[in-house]
Amino acid sequence: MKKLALAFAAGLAVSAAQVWADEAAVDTQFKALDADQNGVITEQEATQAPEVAKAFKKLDVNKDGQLTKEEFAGLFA
Ligand SMILES: [Ca+2]
Ligand SMILES: [Ca+2]
Repeated sequence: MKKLALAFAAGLAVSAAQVWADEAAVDTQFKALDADQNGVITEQEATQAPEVAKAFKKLDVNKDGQLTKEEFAGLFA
């Protein structure tokens, strides 16, 4: 039982590090694409990254024509 708890704790630590790395990647790429730095990526700004432009409509969950960082993170999910 104790072994199981330890394995579980180790698993959590690994996934926390993974999440942190992903968040840093999202942040870096989001800022790189947000040309006017207004905190959202428009379809125009997304054309700089073909993989984002291609997924734009799917990522734009609320269909307002721009991606928030939360929506953009869907690309990495
Ligand atoms: Ca922008
Ligand atoms: Ca949106």
